[in-house]
Amino acid sequence: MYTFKSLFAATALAAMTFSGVALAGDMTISQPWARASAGMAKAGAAFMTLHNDTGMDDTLIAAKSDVATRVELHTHLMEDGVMKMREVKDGIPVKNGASQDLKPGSYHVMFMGLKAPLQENSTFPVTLVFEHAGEKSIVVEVKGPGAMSGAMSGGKGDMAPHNMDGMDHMKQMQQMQKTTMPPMK
Ligand SMILES: [Cu+2]
Repeated sequence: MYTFKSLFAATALAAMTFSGVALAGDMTISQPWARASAGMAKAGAAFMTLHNDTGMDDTLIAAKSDVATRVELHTHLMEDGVMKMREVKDGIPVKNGASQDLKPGSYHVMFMGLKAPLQENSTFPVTLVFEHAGEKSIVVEVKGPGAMSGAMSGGKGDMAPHNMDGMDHMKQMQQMQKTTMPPMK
């Protein structure tokens, strides 16, 4: 009896989870934007807010785009008093019912080896890949080179002054194109 009930519960849960993708809401991506790339810069970053209404915790595990030869998920970490950029190998968590910001100084989608400069006021498509919600296509809007995250900036615990992000990021990228990035610890 116990076995039967467990099996039934598991089956019901699986069915609910499956239909939940359509019925319980969705993974929504709002305000995706990128900063215009300066001059010959070969790297760029995109920012956005993810909101998970799917009914289960999820993880952004990859991103794809034709604008660059490589697209990675990155974050910034304070190491020895210096803000450094690292690839997040385990993806970016998005808890059920919660929002996750990708913003300057924190999580971002990184474009390495841009095929063309990111022009202000242009847009480009990106596909986000979630562990459970699957692939989501978004259109990223390119803002001016000095663009900040607007209303989302200045949140607590944001250790990196936003105005440090642009050029330091680019300098780091130039260095990283010569060396391989050490694994995130
Ligand atoms: Cu980065």
